[in-house]
Amino acid sequence: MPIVKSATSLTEQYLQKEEQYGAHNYHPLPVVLSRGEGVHVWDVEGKKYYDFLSGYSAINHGHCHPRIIETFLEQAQRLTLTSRAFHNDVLGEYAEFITKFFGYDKVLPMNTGVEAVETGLKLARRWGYEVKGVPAGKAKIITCEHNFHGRTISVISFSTDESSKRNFGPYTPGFITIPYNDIAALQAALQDKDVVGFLVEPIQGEAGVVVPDDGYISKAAAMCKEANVLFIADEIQTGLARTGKMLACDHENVRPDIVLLGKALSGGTMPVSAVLADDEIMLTIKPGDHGSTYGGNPLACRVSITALQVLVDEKMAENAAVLGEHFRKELVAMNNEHVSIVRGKGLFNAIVIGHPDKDTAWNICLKMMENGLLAKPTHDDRIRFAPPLLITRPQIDECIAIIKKSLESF
Ligand code: IF1
Repeated sequence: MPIVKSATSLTEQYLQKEEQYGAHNYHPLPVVLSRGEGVHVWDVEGKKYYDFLSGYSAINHGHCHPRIIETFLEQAQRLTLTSRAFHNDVLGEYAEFITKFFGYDKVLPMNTGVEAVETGLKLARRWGYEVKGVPAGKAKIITCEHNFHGRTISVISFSTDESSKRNFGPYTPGFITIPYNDIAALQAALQDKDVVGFLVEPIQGEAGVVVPDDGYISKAAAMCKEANVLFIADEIQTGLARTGKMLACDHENVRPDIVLLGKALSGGTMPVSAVLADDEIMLTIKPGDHGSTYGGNPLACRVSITALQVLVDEKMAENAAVLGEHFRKELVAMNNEHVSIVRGKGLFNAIVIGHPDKDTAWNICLKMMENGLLAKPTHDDRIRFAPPLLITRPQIDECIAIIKKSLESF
């Protein structure tokens, strides 16, 4: 009879269960979270952390924002889903709210980010055939190297990331890949008369917060207009105040032809995405052509209205701009030997670890975790820093101290 009971910690018990019964499609940090409030999360052992991932920017409003949760609970007790076979009494109000908020004629509501991307691609093709006059089956869409737009078969078809693509073929045709932040390459690709759209992230997230040159987005948008090609902005991660403006395209006063939103649109409570466009584009989709069971459900619509309103009421874009500037300045001032690059906009930032050992970024994240801050490496050598946008100056200073201490222990 064993005298000593299993020595496995509570955390290890959760990890083991996931490992045994869940698909192995992720490699998370070894922390199990059970509660969140504002900029903080707590693990099952009761340890408190700053959240510097923010659910990949779905938690811009902070965890469990009281106004968003109140709206959620109130609507959840009234009506959650009707499908689009019937009308519900919130969709119209939401559609009016979000279209006026961003200045577009129409919205098409979906759920996940990648569904918004797929919808944008479908709209561009429809518009290409029915408005631009591209010959049937010939439409092409330009995308960028190192993009991340989601994980459906069509969207990974134009990924340049080996692990996202490998052995998932055959792939969807009709996409052209050009380098990001390369105006000449875009100019050349736009010569093709069958091009209907240019899909781009205003700042590349998965690539490690790659900020293009000033003027890239505005030049690209102007060239698309000239070529009669739709400029499609994937603002799923960069939008909703993350970079210090409501949309990242606002930094260059660009109004995309199609805007894709997701993630923080629900304040991190459920998958809610949206596609915004004007009538010339949106009305090419007719009843029965496209949709989704949950898209436009009254719970999502009600929660999104509050989530957008909270961004404005709590001046989250302004806070992201000011504290982001401060954060990058302090990171640069650390002058740490392991940090080769500091980059970002607003509270969407990353450091590149210039260290020959490719586990260093991961180990730094483990050290920061120990010191009470959660962030995740990407591409072995980059660490993203994207806290909730309601973080305060004293809090971000405490976080800077944690990052400094963690980096200095290497
Ligand atoms: C994963 C990264 C972030 C996105 C943009 C569309 C989508 C995403 C610009 C799709 C999703 C995610 C999903 C998550 C990891 C992640 C990510 F590391 F891959 F790059 F955020 F930084 N467009 N981004 O960033 O949205 O369908 O997931 O709702 O897939 O592991 P979704």
